[in-house]
Amino acid sequence: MKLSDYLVSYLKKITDSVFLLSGGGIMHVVDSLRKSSLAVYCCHHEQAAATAAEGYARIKGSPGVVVVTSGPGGTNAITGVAGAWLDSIPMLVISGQVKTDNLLPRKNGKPLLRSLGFQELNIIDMVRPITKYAEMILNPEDIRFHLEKAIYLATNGRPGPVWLDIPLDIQTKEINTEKLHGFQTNGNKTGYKIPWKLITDKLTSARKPLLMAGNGIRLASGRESLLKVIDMFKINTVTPIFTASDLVESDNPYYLGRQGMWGNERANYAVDNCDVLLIIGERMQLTQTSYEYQDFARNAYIIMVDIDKNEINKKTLRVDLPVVCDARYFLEGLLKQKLLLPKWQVSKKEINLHDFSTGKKYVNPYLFFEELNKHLDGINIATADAMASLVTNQSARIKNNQRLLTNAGLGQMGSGLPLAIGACIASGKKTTVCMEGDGSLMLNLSQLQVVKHHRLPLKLFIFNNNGYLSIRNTHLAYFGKIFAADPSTGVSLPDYSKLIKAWGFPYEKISEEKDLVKIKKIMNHPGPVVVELMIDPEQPMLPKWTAGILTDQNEKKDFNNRQ
Ligand SMILES: Cc1ncc(C[n+]2csc(CCOP(=O)(O)OP(=O)(O)O)c2C)c(N)n1
Ligand SMILES: [Mg+2]
Repeated sequence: MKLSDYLVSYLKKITDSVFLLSGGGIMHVVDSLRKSSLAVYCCHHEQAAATAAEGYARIKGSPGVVVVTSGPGGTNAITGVAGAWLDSIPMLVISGQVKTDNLLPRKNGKPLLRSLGFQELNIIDMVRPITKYAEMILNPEDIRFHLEKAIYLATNGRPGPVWLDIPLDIQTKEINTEKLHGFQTNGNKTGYKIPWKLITDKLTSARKPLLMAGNGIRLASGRESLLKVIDMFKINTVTPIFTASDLVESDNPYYLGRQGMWGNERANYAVDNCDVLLIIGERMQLTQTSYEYQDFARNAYIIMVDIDKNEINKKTLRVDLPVVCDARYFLEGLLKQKLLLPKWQVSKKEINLHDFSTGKKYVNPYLFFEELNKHLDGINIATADAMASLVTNQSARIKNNQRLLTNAGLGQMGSGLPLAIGACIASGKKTTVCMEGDGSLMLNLSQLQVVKHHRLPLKLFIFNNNGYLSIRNTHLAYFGKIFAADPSTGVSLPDYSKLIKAWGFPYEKISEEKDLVKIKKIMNHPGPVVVELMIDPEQPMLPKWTAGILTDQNEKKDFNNRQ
């Protein structure tokens, strides 16, 4: 069997869709895809192909597959792979490479030339730090081994991306599939040491216990166990904003909301005042702890459960009891414990969203979201970064297993649209909502053609605030002057109303609050729709949290006594 045919037959076992941008260096694999029943989605940039694969993987819970060519094909994919690396998303990238005769010479593994073949790049060395496994396949007999090992690593332990680079002549080799050797694992590690007595003692003697439930729980297929834990022990729970905004449904009676610098006040109040904090499956990046990380949960005894011990031992966290363990394994063990936890009522300060209207003839994005929530039952949402992502992660009310996807670690502009494409495909082409900034959209605007080509039922909302609001705010705060952030300082954007119509999409504009009635019709439209939201270029955002600022006066005293 031809090696590229074997490769594609293996891919069929792990996915039903491939995200691809073709090229001479990968032509045999692309031709093998032609002969297979796999659905192929041709993207218009490899970065978008990788990010679409991320969206697919997040919904399916299985690896997203990306196929790219040698040289620029590989380098373009790197940003999408980096996002998957930071957010622990399983992904397999297959890149083409020049034929082995054209590979650059090496001495002791080090390249002696920049390249020998045309469009040759030493991609494996470039992606090694952002993948769990990265190999060039030089021996055709090893193809099964590399594929099995790559997929095992992508999906086991802490998930992440893997990359196989296949020279052109290796793609064409005839292999005897009967004789291929496979990858043997040492079996799944389950011998975790969990100090149950200490954990249950700490939790039962707490006055204000709190659970921080992270996306590692979903990655470990532990969400059902988490919901049982919350229900059984009636424990107040928060989820980290961005990484796990969608882990617990918004109306769960023990759910206090999303925590972090852009999180809601109730969840942050709970973190500032809890006395035992149990963190499961969340690496607690700085958006969670705030930059005043030494004050994070400063009154609490912190128990942290993570599969990666280095995440527990980093300098931005003070963990009292580290537990290196798979999140689902831990939750299942927790369900077997006897725990009677105290009730801790955390009250909610109602925010009047009308306070965030500027009085000018624009739409308040928070009021927009409140209206949209009424039409989002079970509909998945994808977003990139900046205001579109903040407002969505602050405001979306999760129900009916609905998903909210954001790349939390990289926050790369332009990621919303390809994430939405991947998520839509993975859900069987169900209606999917995408929130993009007017600036962010420009980075992957070309992917609108993928939406058009496959008639994906995406509802794309563009937050038009005259360019880069986040950057304007930063530069005003630090320098008192704006640069490189709006049309007067060098960044201009197209007239989306003309562009979108020329592209052949239905277009709607929501310019002010009375236009919010249009949302129902937009959401009921069966195909893709692009909607522009006209937002005040000086739109204020909900206040940002810093660790310790919501601490009760009494708790502050306790804390000072401990010092
Ligand atoms: C790939 C990439 N380049 C640069 C940045 C830095 N950055 C963060 S937000 C932002 C502006 C985003 O503009 P827009 O999407 O319109 O959102 P807004 O700030 O207006 O809400 C920039 C340039 C980034 N996050 N990602
Ligand atoms: Mg903008």
